[in-house]
Amino acid sequence: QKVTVLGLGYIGLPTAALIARSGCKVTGIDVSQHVVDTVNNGKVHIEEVDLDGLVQGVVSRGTLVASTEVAPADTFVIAVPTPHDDEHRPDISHVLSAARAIAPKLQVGNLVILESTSPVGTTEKIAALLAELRPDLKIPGACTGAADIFVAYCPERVLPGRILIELVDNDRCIGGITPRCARRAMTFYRQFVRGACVTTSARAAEMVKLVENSYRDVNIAFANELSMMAEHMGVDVWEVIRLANRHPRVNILQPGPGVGGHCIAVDPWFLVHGAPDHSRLIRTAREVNLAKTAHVIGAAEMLVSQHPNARVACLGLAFKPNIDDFRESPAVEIAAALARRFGKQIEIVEPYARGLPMEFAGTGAELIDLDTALAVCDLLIVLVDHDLFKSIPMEERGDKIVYDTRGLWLDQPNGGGTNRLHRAA
Ligand code: SAJ
Repeated sequence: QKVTVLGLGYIGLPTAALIARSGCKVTGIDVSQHVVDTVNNGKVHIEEVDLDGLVQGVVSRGTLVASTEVAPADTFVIAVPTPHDDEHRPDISHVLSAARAIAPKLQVGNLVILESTSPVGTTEKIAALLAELRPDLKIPGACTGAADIFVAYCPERVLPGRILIELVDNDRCIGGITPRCARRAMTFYRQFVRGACVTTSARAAEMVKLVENSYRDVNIAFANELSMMAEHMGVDVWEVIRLANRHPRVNILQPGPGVGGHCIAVDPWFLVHGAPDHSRLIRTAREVNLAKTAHVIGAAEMLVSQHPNARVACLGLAFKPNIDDFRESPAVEIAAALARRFGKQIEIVEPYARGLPMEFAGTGAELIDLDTALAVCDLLIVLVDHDLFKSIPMEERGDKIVYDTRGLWLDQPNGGGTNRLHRAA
């Protein structure tokens, strides 16, 4: 069986490699010649646990080949980005370009699957576009009787750092333009998925993906709102959450400096734009999480300006612990805002970075290692709960002023007059 995966990014490349390992002949398509060359050399351009070995294996066996040109295949999997504009409106142009590239190659019996996170109705738009470009084929949703091809939506729900495990073990929700399309796509996924494959409509599957990430965003917003309230009321939010979570039906998430990454902070907007008059809670949750980042910037700026002679270390830039992904990270936004205002007074500690991101250009802030920071800095601002930071013993930080946005060191004594700020997320 021949499979073409369009988009060799964080989802597309691992997916292409796994399908290749299951015995299919896979062509991975990317618009970037650099990405194509890297993969054809058996290398990877993204960091993901165990991905390098897998790609090297399937490329050397010849079951995965990368190209910039789409060729005929049995199944086409679209895994291209769906970014959003400044008003958070979803941009599905890459998805539609992928469909345009597939259209001339389509043959009777082919399966087209969209995996990119997409606004509800996108799979139907793909089917309509294919129907327009290929009037010689009977396209599902646009024809009566049995269609010539199959079109389905199957969202990706893997967690960065666990992608290869979760691609195989997670349940898959498979939405067809018609029930026949869903069944056909299920047969495809069963080749390499161990989790349950559940079928539904394309629209429902699109909404499922957006709902999952919105659910998490709303719950994190609840924790972040509590943290700002608790700070205002002089209460330790971590203690409140720990105690409330002893209730058998309460499970509050952890506050932090805001929500980062390219999924949870983005996907809720796709729902909000799909139903603007019916999405008050989801929109407000997004606003609360954005406001939390602004709140931390304000509080940290005040703390630093109260200590003009202190050397300040911002601990962490990643959008979540123990990864090297700095995209849409609130930690970057906060540390860069401090660096822009206070310049050389600010040092950055990020064990997963090789250099500082461009947000820090011209600020004078420098990347230093943790031991140096602990030796020379008087004020610590915790932005990421990396294991490395968790393990810093009290003797090495007890005499410092600490603003801990992650609740990392609940044993931290009050220091330097920052009673209100220390531990306050
Ligand atoms: N965060 C908190 N408090 C918490 C949990 C998370 O502030 O209690 C923050 C993190 O620090 C981070 C952000 O939320 O900045 C997002 O991290 P995450 O670990 O919750 O999620 P992602 O973005 O790495 O992956 C999510 C996952 N979705 C869900 O858990 C519902 C993943 O399964 C999806 O596949 C992925 O989005 C995606 O690609 O959509």
